[in-house]
Amino acid sequence: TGTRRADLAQAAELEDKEITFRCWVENARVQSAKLAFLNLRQNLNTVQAVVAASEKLSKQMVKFCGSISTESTIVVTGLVKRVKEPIKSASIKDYEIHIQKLFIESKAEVPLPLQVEDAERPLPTAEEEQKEGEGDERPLVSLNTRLNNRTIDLRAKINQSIFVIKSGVCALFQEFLSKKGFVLVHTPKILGAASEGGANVFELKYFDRPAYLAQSPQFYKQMLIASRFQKVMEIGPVFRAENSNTARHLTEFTGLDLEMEFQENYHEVMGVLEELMLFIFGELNARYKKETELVRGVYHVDAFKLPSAGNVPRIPFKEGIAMLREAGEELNDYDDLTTPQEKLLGKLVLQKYNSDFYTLDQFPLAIRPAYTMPSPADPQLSNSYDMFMRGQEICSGAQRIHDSNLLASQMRKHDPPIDPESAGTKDYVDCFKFGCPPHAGGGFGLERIVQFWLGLPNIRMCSLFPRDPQRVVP
Ligand code: ATP
Ligand code: AMO
Repeated sequence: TGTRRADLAQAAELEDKEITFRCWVENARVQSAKLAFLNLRQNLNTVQAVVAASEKLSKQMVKFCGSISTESTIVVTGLVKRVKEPIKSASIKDYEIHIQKLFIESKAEVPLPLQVEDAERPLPTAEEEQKEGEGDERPLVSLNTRLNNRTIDLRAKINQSIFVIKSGVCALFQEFLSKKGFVLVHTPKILGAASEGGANVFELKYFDRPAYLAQSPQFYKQMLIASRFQKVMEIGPVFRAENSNTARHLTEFTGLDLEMEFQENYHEVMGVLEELMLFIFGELNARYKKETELVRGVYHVDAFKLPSAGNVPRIPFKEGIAMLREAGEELNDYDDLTTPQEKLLGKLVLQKYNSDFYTLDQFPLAIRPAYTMPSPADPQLSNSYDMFMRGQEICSGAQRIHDSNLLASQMRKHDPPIDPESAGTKDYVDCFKFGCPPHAGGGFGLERIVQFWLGLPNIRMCSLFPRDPQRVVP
């Protein structure tokens, strides 16, 4: 009879028992006419298995088992035996399986287009990729090859860990905000107008008219505040037709959005965003330590420097500019920062405040979306903010204009101008005519949070099947 669907993690309790389980073949080798060894994987565990010819087991069976191709899935029945010497090549070191029966469920073709053990290794740098094939060392496999064979690539422990962490960030986002009274909402992704105003929008044919894929839930999360939902959050897809071939842009990513009514000042909302992120980071350290260390280890990434509760550096944009000027950058007070300048500022903030996480507040109005509330103190500035991890943007947010006349006039003045009367935009602008409290919010890029938490070189590693200007398959 024996135990079916046995869990190898419980090997110690199964000693001398007959067990049956499904697993993946990591490798199989024929040692002699009478003996073959297999390395088998079940979840994150690996175990060694032995097939020895006997009265009950033919030499043919030994040869058959020792020749099974890597990555095939099989069902094995065997005895769990304690070994004298620990087994180096398996994660289960003190036990091995003496195979009695073996059935191939799914045979993997040979050769594999990608070896899982290669997917465990770091990506090559651009320089290393150029030199691929030179020298004696086994070359690192390019991101393209890995993404082209993503179902095999994702089997690597490093990738399993990345997506366990990504799932954790979503769960923690919801856990924290639910406790604060946020309602999880689902807003439409097929829209009648571009939600961020810009040109980076995918147009689609919606029966006989044009429609657009949502660039953010912006209009709808604000319309829900006008609908008397005081606090809303959303986790959903975001589409951007940006031809940005960088290590941190995707054409489809996952937005973590929130919007809330505030009492006195938009800094209340910034406080929620900062507390939220400190909760997520703290719990990632507590609940996903093993996965985090495994991934960072492959890339030799430093631990993420966290500020203490209530001490997230909150730097006025002007002060950020001053810090950059002091470091030799030529910048005007109301200029947007380039990516290298953002990274440099990240280093300066780390030196000064010992934190890899910080907020820039009071951005110039001209470089923000039309719905952003101008600053009462300086009309060239705005009540808006970005958050950064390791010197790269992970979140944008702002107090919003909740007066429809002001919103319409800001839209007309915006570069490029937006017509507040146009289809899709008019409903949004008009919703503020019938009462809406002051509110603010923000949007995070989920893949960026994961990328910079782990210190990974490319955002594509944090998307299961990434979409970019060059890639829409697999
Ligand atoms: P946000 O949309 O809030 O600004 P973001 O981080 O996506 O967030 P972008 O405006 O898309 O910011 O780009 C920010 C910076 O990224 C730009 O100032 C530019 O320096 C850099 N960047 C964007 N696209 C490219 C590209 N194709 N090549 C090199 N750099 C780019
Ligand atoms: P923004 O356009 O800055 O703001 O987007 C919010 C956050 O989304 C992430 N992000 C991206 N991630 C991957 N690939 C991209 N192409 C990409 N573009 C942006 C970034 C960014 O900080 N409506 C506002 C948010 C708000 O004000 O609430 C918005 O969409 O991490």
